[in-house]
Amino acid sequence: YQGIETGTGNTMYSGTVTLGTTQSGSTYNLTDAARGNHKTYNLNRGTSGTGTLFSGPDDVWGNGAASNAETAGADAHYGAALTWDYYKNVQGRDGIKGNGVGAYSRVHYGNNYVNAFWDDSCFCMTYGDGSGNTHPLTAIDVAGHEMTHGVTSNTAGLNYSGESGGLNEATSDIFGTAVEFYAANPSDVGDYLIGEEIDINGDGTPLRYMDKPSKDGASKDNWYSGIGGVDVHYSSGPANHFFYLLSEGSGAKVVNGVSYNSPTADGLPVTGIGRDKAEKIWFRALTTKFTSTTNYAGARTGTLAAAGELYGTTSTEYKAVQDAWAGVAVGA
Ligand code: ASN
Ligand code: ZN
Ligand code: CA
Repeated sequence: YQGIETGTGNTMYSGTVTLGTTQSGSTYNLTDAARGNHKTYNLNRGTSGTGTLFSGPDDVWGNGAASNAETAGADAHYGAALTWDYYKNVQGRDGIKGNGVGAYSRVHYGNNYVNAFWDDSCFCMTYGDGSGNTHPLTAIDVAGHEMTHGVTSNTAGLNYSGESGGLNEATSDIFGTAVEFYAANPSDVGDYLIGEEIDINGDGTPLRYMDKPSKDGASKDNWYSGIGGVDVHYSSGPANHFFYLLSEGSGAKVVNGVSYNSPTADGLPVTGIGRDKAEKIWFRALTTKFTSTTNYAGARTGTLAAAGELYGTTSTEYKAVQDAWAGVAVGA
């Protein structure tokens, strides 16, 4: 017997979830036939190759604890499925390349490895187990972030340095966040924080904050000449901040129980248009306006063009894009 199944994942970050699996004879494996045959592999602390495909005699994966090797596999497989579903159902994109072909995930990379990454050459993403091998980097927003690097590579191709590098990073934070909101299961209430579940700083704080990026101590809130010289994970700040302002508006706000307070560079208020429209504008700009060398000025022009096409140049949405860019010091 060979068939498409739905297994049960007992994840670390998302509770009990349904996973797309495949049955082959009496063995089940983490191959998601409904999503381009996306597979999830166990590197078992290795750092090369694919390791072994997660497989076993039953269709239950992990027990919610990091000590069970399947748990990180369940989280990664779920994050990949949600990201697939988000791009397909919300943005109308069929997989990372838009051709229905799945990627694959590798978990348990190295020992105490505190990072996750996308690699264009294998068309795959990889997750470490975090400090002490106790909190794998397999949270939803991280999975969405990494897979979005694949989408960016296959669309705008934003060069990973200078201002385009910051826009590349911000694109991953924007859609990683979009996927987290899309998940909307009780364990994955969406927020505008990146990596809040993986305890990367060891004190419960997230890796990045979209409402006020400088809260991480390194990211920039606003554009300035010379921002292209800082690390792409910090020059992403103004674009993350733009996305927050465009979605939710400036000032104090509580979303899903999390408090935000977003300033603007010019002191003028911005009225948000909601996350769904902000995502549509960024996606359209990414896929039809941005190129490998787009900088912040170009991102402004591209998102305005996208907003004009989607909502008209006299629309509230178009004006909000203008105001949100002014709010991060990207002017006309
Ligand atoms: N996790 C990091 C990222 O996706 C890895 C890197 O620095 N490229 O941005
Ligand atoms: Zn990244
Ligand atoms: Ca988050």
